[in-house]
Amino acid sequence: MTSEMVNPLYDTLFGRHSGNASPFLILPDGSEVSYSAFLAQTAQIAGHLAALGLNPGDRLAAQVAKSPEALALYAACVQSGVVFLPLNTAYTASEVTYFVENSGAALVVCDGGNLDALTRVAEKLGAQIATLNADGTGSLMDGAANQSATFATAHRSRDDLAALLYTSGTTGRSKGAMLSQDNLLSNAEVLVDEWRFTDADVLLNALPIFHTHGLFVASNVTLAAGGAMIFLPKFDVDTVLAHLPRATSMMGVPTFYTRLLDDARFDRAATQHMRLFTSGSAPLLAETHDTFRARTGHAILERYGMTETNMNTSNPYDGDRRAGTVGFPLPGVDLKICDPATGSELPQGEVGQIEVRGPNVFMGYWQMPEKTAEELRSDGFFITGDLGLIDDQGYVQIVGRGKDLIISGGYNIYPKEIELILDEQPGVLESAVIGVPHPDFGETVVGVLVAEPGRAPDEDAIMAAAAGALARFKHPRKLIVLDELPRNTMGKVQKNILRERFGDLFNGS
Ligand code: MLC
Ligand code: AMP
Repeated sequence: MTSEMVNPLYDTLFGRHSGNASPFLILPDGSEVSYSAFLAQTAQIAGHLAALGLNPGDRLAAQVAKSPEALALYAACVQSGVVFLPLNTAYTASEVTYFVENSGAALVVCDGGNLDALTRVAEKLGAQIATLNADGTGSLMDGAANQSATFATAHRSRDDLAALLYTSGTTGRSKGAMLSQDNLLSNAEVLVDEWRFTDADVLLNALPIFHTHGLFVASNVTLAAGGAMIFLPKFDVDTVLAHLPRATSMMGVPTFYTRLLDDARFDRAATQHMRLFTSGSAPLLAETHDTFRARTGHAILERYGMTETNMNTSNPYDGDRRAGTVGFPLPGVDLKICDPATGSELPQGEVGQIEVRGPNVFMGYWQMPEKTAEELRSDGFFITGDLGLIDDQGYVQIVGRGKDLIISGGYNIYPKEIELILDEQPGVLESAVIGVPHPDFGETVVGVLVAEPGRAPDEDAIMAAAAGALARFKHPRKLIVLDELPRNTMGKVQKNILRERFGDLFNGS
């Protein structure tokens, strides 16, 4: 009975594997980490966090490479009740500063290579700092080595905060989505059932573990099912193909699948033993779905989620997995299509704003009650910012976005954040950042600039300024200078006109 558990998320995902000597992680060199070894390391890290003075509810910000130790750090946070705040390894020190400051993190764990820059950040903000390198070494693990391989699991309830995941906003300021133990646990349990995961599964996980997809969908589902995970530090076609024969299942963003399809070795024989491929985080083109099916015989199962909500919908495991749709609301999830202006529910078949409610939906934004109130209705429905419809057979289709968002290779990029940087640059009067189709990343970033009268913006200097402030994946891949931006009668920039005009920039690249 989960209600009697000391710490429902820890007990269900981790604790129940105590003494289990079967493999949990399979590493790129073929070596394995058993569940029991993983749990011993988790307990040691939890012991070290406690020795550093971290208490349940404190935040720990981790900007570390994907490694078994990095995953054990997540588990240790759950075991000790510390709130886990994972950060994209591409973020610059100035981006990390905001997250540490906004969350009031008590400890920053970073790669040794970033220690100097982040020590300055941590000192300024009164946080402690520790290192965890890609090879699993660092001061965090040195400290953990002195600790016991058992740890008295902290008491937590299903309503307690488990993780803080930052998502950018249309105003350019990131917001910390507060995810409770129940948000994570309920979603993992539903997905195990829906996607038929068991302890016989071996999931190929080449996703980063600082986002919902690689951490909560892939890792939590594997843990909840008691299966094993081929744990690759990043996506690389050769490595994936080398490990695929041992896998039963794989989760990916569309870029993974288009890159695999670009390789002739990826065919029916290479995937014969697989039982499931899932896709999400960005739209999977119907064309990719169809090509994949023709090449391998597998219908990719597309699902739809968000940082704030975990997974909302999924195509059926048994039944028709329809290209261009994200399937049905998951059990326990209410989904409706609403008029963006009035919020009232629209009839079936009409396009409107997608709203969702359920145990998967987050608790609100960290210390931003006004932002929470704007997006999370008092009746529990979350306004996703995605536009969609429900077809006559109940399948949900996402047809666009009400929010100004670019999704590149599964990473979200909010144009406002880039526009704020571009607008500050010498010679730039104003800017508009748009997403245009890209054959590899789905969409990519283009910056449209208007020069100050009589001046020519220095594109190299602008790109250098962007590089200092923003993670590489957010950098414009092209800058264009126009005499003026198209505007409607209200004076609003018409980005749709820019997207149409520059939509072919990367065709054939
Ligand atoms: C890397 N680069 C990117 C990029 N990833 N640029 C734009 N978009 C991206 N997504 C940069 C690199 O720094 C590099 O810079 C250049 O682009 C090309 O690098 P690459 O070697 O081709 O990239 P690679 O390292 O292979 O990474 C591509 C990728 C990766 C697609 C494998 O981005 C990835 O793993 N994406 C998954 C994202 C994810 O997990 N999203 C889930 C969010 S959760 P340079 O300097 O060399 O040009 C969520 C909820 C839900 O959305 O529903 O799941
Ligand atoms: P994130 O904030 O990184 O969690 O990204 C969530 C957003 O990704 C959603 O609001 C959608 O716009 C998009 N998304 C996730 N899955 C899909 C999908 N299967 N198809 C289309 N868009 C998706």
